[in-house]
Amino acid sequence: MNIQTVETTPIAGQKPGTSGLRKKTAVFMEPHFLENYVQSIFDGIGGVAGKSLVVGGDGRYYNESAIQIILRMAAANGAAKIIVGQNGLLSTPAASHLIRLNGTDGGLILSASHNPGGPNADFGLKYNTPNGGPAPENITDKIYQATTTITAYKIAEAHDVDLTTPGQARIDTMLIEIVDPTADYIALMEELFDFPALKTLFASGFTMAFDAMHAITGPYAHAILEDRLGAPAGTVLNGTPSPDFGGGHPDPNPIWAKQLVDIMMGKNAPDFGAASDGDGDRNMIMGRGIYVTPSDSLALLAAHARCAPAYERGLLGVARSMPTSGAVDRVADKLGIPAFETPTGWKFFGNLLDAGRVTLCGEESAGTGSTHVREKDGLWAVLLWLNILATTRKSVADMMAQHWAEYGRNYYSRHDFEDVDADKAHALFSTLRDKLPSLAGQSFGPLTVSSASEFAYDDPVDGSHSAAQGLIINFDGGARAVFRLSGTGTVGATLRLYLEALQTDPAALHQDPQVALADLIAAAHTIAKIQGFTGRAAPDVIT
Ligand code: VG1
Ligand code: CO
Repeated sequence: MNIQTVETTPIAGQKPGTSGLRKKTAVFMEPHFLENYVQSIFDGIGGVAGKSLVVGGDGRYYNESAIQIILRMAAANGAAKIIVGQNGLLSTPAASHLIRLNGTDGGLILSASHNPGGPNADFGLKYNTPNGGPAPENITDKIYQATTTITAYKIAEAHDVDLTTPGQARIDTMLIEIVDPTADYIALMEELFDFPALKTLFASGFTMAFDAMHAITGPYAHAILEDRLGAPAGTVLNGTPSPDFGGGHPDPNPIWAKQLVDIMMGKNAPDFGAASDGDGDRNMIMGRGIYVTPSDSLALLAAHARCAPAYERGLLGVARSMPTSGAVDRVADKLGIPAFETPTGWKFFGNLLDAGRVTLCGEESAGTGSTHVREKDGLWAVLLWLNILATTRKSVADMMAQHWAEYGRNYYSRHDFEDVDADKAHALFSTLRDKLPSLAGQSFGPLTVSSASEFAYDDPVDGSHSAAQGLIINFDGGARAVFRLSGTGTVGATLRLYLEALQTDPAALHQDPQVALADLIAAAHTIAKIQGFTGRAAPDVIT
C-alpha cells in the first residue's frame, strides 16, 4: 500500500461542540479540513493501529466522499477493520448499536443532525467511544488539542471502495465490512418491543403517520412500521433520504415538521403521529389533535415503560438534561427511583447508563433513549409509545390528560433566537451571568426570583466537572427560565430560552403553553434585555 504523509498546519475552529464538529459543508470540503480533523481524532484517541471502527452517516451531501477519505486514512493509520453502512448510511442509533454489538473501538458518525444539508448547508463529524456513545469532554478535549498541533496526516493511495452492496472489501490489509444499515437495528427493536402486539394494533385499524423528513429514518421506518408491523403503505412520509433533505430542516418540531402537524391537527387525523431528524436520533410525538412536548413524552414513557418487554422489570433511574422540564422527576419520585440532571448533550448520559444508574433519559430537544444504545433514538421512542398505546388502548390525548391530572402539568416552551450576531449574544450572556447574584428577591410583573445560578455538573460516576452549562433563574412558585447558547450551529449564535412552569390546578391543565407562560416570558425578556442586546423582540422558532 502506498501511504502518503501529507504535511499540513492546524486549522482554526476545529473544536467539537454539543455533538461533534459542525461546519458549513463548503468548509468541510476545503483542502485538508476533513483530513486534519480525522487525523486529530485518530491521534486524540491514541491512534487506530490494529483497531476496528464503525463508520456511517445520515446521507447528507458529501457523506460518501467523506467516507472514502476516512477509509483511506484509516487504512494508512493501520486500522484493522472498518464496519461501514451500505452506501455509507447509518442512523446515529444504528451506528451506536453496531459499535456495541461488534465491540469495536468506537466509530465515526457523519452528520450535522437537525441542521440542513447540501453544498450550501451543514456537515458534521463526531467520534463515538467503544460504549457506543458520543465522546465525553475529556476525549473531545484531546481531539481538539490534536487539531491545534497537527503537522501531517496519513492517507492511502487507493481507489474508492464500492459501498453499494453488502459484503467485504479491503484497502490493502484493512478489512471493510459493508453491512445492511437496518438489519441489526431492526433485530434489536424486535428484542425490546412486543412486535406481535404492535402488529395486532395496526391490524385492528390503528392509524399512524411517520414523517422521516427526507432523512435517514426513511428506510428504517419503512422496514419496521410498514414491512414488519403491517402499517399500511403510505404510513411513512418523506421516506426516501435525499442529500439535502428535500431542501428542508430535518428538525422534528412543530415548525419544521409542519406537514405532519397539519395532518395531525386536521380532519381525519391518524391516531398517532411521529417524526425523526436528519440522523434518526430524535423524535417528535403527536396524537390526533395534540402535540406532546419532548419533556412530557419523556415523563410519559417513564411512567408507562413497563408496558414494553424490555422494561417490564421497571427502571433503574431516569436522567434529563438540565433545560428539560421536571415532568420526569415527578414520575421518578412516584416510582421511587433516582432522577439525574445533566448538561445538554447526550455525551453526559453515557456514564449513568454504563453504570446502571439510569434506564431512560431524554432532552427537551426531542431526544429520548435508553440503555439499549448510547445515543438518543428516534424510532425506538416511537416504538415504545406504540407499545404503550397497544397496551393501554387509549388515545394520545387521553394519555396526556390522565398524566397531567395525576402529576400536574409542566407547561414548557423553548424560544430560539437564531443567527444572532455572536458578539451581541455573548454580551447578553455575560451581562446576565454577572447579574445573577443580585436577582433573588427582585420582582418582574407577578413573578419574584427565588434563586439564580449558572449550572455546573459533577459527574456522579467519574467525578468529572463541567462548568458553564447554562444560566438558570428560578421564581417563587416553581417557574424557571434557562438561558443557553447553542453548541451545534454553524453561523452566528443561537440563543435558547427555555421556559417552564408547573401547574397542578385541575382547572388549568389545558391552556396554550404560550399563554400559560406569558408572565415568565415577559420576565425573562426584561431580565436579560433580549431586545436591547439582540434587536429581536420575538424568537425565530418556538417549540
Ligand atoms: C442541540 C440540542 C441538544 C442536543 C444537540 C445534538 O444542542 O439542544 O439537546 O443534544 O442539539 O442533537 P445545542 O447545543 O444546539 O442546544 V442532534 O440530534 O442535533 O445530534
Ligand atoms: Co440528531
